[in-house]
Order: sequence, then structure tokens, then C-alpha cells
Amino acid sequence: MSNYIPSPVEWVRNQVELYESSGGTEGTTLRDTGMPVVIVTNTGNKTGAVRKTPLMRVKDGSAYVLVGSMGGAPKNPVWVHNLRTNPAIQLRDRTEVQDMRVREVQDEAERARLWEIAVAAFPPYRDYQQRTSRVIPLFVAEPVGA
Ligand code: F42
Repeated sequence: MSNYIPSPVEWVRNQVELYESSGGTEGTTLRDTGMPVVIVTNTGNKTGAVRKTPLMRVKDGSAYVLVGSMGGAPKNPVWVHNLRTNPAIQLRDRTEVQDMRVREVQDEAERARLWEIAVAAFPPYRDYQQRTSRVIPLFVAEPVGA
């Protein structure tokens, strides 16, 4: 079993703590926006440690879309590298926890469709993409065995 290493970012770490300690009944939105957040448990690609990453909840049927926006920062967030190396994750959506497998979206048409779903769920993603020259990575997370 690997150790859990909390995020070095205080507000992110606090959100994970509240979300998980409440069993998914508190701390489930982005600050006071009311916009829903999920918690992705992933494995560090160098440390092998357990990492927990809150992301906006973007749903496509039973799948979730994970958006590597990081506020339009110039570089991809580290969890993107973790998912590329270790695609097995756990996803918590409020009280529901599922084992899932992720794949990075490569196909242009699929990307265009999922990007619209992501922006509809969380409109600031559009501004984040305009702010950076990198193409914001998208992953699809699907229930294991589905
Ligand atoms: N970030 C998004 O990109 N998209 C979202 O939709 C989003 C929503 C969101 C909602 C609520 C909330 O609280 C946070 C939200 N965030 C969102 C922020 C998100 O949770 C992450 O904090 C952010 O994307 C940055 O991810 P990161 O993986 O780059 O985190 C950094 C700060 C971090 O944890 N760095 C660690 C460190 O110690 O510096 C490294 C963690 C790590 O995974 N290390 C790897 C390992 O092996 O353990 C190796 C590192 C390497 O070099 O590869």
C-alpha cells in the first residue's frame, strides 16, 4: 500500500479533507460557486504515492470528463502525467465512489464534442483555453467493467 500525500496547495488540500471526511456531503462545490466537484484519487508517476485531485464534475452519460485546465497555466498539471502513466483511478462524486479507468482523448471530433460538454458544465474552461498556448488535455474516465 502506498502512502497518501496531500496536495501542497492549502485550499485544495482543505477541500479534499472536508469532502472525504464528510463522506461526500460537504465541500463538494468549487468554493461558493455551487458548481460541483469530484475527487480523483490517482497514483504519482514518480513516487507511486496516492494523490487526491479535486476537479470540476463534467459528466457524459456514465463517464466523466477530466479537464487539465489548471486555470489556464502554461504547463499541464502534474496529475495529467500521473494519469498518463497510471490510468487506474478512483473517482468520488459526492457519496459515490467508483473504480475507473481513464484514457486521454486524442480524436479531434471526440475532443470537440467533449470540450463543449466541459464548457457547458464549467464556462471558465473557455477562458482558460484562451489564456494558454497548450491544448488543455481531456481524459475520459469510465467505470471499470463497463
Ligand atoms: N484543476 C484542474 O486542472 N481542472 C479542474 O477542473 C479543477 C477543479 C478544481 C476544483 C476544486 C479544487 O479544489 C481544485 C480544482 N483544480 C482543478 C485544481 C486541482 O485539484 C489541482 O490542484 C491542480 O490541477 C494542480 O494539480 P497538480 O497535480 O499540478 O498539483 C500540484 C500542486 C501538486 O500536487 N504537486 C505536487 C508537488 O509536490 O509539487 C506533485 C504531485 C505529484 O503528483 N507528483 C508526482 C508523484 O510521483 O507523486 C511526480 C511529479 C512529477 O514531476 O511528475
